[in-house]
Amino acid sequence: MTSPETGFFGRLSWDALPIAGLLQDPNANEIVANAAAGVVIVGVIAVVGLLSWFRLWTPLWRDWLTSVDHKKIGIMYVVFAIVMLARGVLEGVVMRAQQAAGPGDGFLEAEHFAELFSTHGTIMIFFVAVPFVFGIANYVIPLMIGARDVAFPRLNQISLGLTVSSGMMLMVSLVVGRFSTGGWTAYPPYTGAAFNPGVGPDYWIWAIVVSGIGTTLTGINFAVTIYKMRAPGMTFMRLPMYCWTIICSSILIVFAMPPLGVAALMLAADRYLDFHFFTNDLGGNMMNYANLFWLFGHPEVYLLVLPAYGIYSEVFATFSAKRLYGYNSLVIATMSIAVLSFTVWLHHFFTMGQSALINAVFGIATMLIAIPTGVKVYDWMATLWRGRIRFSVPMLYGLAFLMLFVIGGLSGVILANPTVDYQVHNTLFLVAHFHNVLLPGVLFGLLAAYNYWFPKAFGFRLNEFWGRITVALWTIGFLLTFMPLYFVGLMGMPRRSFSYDDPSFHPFMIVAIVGALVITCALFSVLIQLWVSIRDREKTRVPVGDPWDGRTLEWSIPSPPPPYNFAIIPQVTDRDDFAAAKERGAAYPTPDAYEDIELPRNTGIGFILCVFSGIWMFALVWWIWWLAVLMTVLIILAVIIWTFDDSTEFTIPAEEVRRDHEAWLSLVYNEKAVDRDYETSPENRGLARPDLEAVT
Ligand code: HEM
Ligand SMILES: [Cu+2]
Repeated sequence: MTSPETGFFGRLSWDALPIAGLLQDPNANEIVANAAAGVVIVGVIAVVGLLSWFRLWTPLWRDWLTSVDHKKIGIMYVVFAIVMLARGVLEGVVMRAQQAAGPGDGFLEAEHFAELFSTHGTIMIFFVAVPFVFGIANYVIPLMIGARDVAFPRLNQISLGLTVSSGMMLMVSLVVGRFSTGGWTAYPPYTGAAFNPGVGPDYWIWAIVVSGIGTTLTGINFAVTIYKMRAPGMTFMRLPMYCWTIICSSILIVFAMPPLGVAALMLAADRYLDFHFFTNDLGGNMMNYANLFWLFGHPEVYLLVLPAYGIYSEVFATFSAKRLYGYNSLVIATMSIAVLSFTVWLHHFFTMGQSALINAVFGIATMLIAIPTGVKVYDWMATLWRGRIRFSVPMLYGLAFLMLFVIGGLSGVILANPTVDYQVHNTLFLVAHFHNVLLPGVLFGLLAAYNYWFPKAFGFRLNEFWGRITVALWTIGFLLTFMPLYFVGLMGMPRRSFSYDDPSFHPFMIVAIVGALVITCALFSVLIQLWVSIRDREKTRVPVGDPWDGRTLEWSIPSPPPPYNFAIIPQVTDRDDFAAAKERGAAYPTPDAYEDIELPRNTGIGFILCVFSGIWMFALVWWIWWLAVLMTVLIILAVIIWTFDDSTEFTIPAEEVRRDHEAWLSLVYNEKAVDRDYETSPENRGLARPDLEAVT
């Protein structure tokens, strides 16, 4: 409700800037807050400055911001995710530093610590994991299924726009006002208007609603893409494993995101319109929120981890030079996990007063997920068994995952036991558990994917040496940071607390901060690897396109692929179609004839909606009602005007396709096939000599 004192700029005033706090009371807490705001401001100025200096605005607009090519959208998603990852990791480090400062109050105020775990969790889940997963999927899926683009290319661009604008809101909340203190789950009544009247929860709500719309649209887009756009002959049982996991994730999104959006909007109704859905009085009940939230929240972790399973499946098969073992059982396991993930959400409130019977039922349902997961682990191990294993960087991530993830899964089964959960819920044991699945499970998978498909996207390989260092740093850093938390958790150290007074926790916190610093090095190492790889790119070029002796269709085309992906849409006859074609010696056929190719034309709608929705969110957070109404009208107008644009396609003439494709084919025919032993040498130009001795 508009309170009497709100003016033209709503409740926005100079006090909202962090510098106000610093001037009033300069202490360590305010310095940290101002430094963070400073980084955002300097970052924006630096980006704008560099783009202007190198005159990159026009190419940026023409080739990227208006592009509807799934490959470019995928790359933009991944860049966004890595920027947000840097922020998320640094926040984790600040939190660990606070607790490593020892018993007592450390250097942060309680409020500030609460903001940190709220932004950290929100960012890591919604703005790192989700965009990274769908960035990779965007790049890879159409190539894997032999398609020219996703089913709805423009919708894809809009999804990216909405995700980025919500992420930007989290950046803005560093500079103007304060973010929520309610954790990534934003439980009321803690985030209700009575308890938390500031702007924080509103930043959370609108970022979640808008990015949630983007993600839901992405889920629809990818489900339809895999249903409808597969190349002829690619039956469901010939679908690469990664596509299976993405289709299951997409369906999870379609069912899981709406409850979250609804919960957030109901919370907004409570806060803005004085409703009482989740209040403690007047008929409200916060358990309704908990139910809606975890109806989303539990499937969410599987929609993140399933694609990682898919990535590992591809990586294990490729770098063992074998067919994936147990394909059918992996498909069934994936689908079982997807379904089961909807039946377990009550394990998030074992201690909130439901009956012992309900707890037992949901505890058992939760443990059941370990069965299909175990099937997967055995299938992966059987894939490695007697394979000709190459320890390339993606494979190293995969092996680290296999070992560490089993620990995370086990601690999950332990937590699924309600009696144990009574003891350790809301302790750092839980924090150890979920980081144990999120880091080796999700993040390692995404980094494996980044190393695996990078040469496809950019035409040169990433540096192996720095890649190995990065894997080692992530693994050691992960172990040091999160293993101690299992112990302090069992000792009873509560999560989300900015201070503690039991000195026996302190040594563990010291180990954890050392680990967090190693993880910071891992993050830098990712950037160094990229920098070194770009510097040495002439030595690692793989224009032919198949540097790893790949098995699926994306490796059968040039690196980087042309805008239309496939000069001729392939006819699929096998599961690992490209591997089978190489075995038959029929991998690079010369087409009989070429056709004109129609591709979607660039549009600015995604960018426009990104900007408008960003301003709209900001206006709602700060109660600048006229601006919110104006933006609503502009958004509707923009969409209506855009629907009148009917020149949405352009044609690449058959002649041009023929010229490019034949130039590439002659490159293929003149290149020397390279043995797997020389995979990491400059001789590897992307024409693989298949490893025929390996078991297939
Ligand atoms: C990379 C190093 C990381 C460090 C040092 C770190 C550290 C932390 C810390 C200190 C907390 C607060 C724990 C508590 O007391 O409740 C936390 C919470 C959390 N972290 Fe991380 N984290 C890291 C990476 C990640 C990643 C990669 C993800 C997800 C992909 C993630 C997701 C979460 C979530 C969801 C929470 C819960 C936030 C909440 O309680 O509201 N973290 N992390
Ligand atoms: Cu759960």
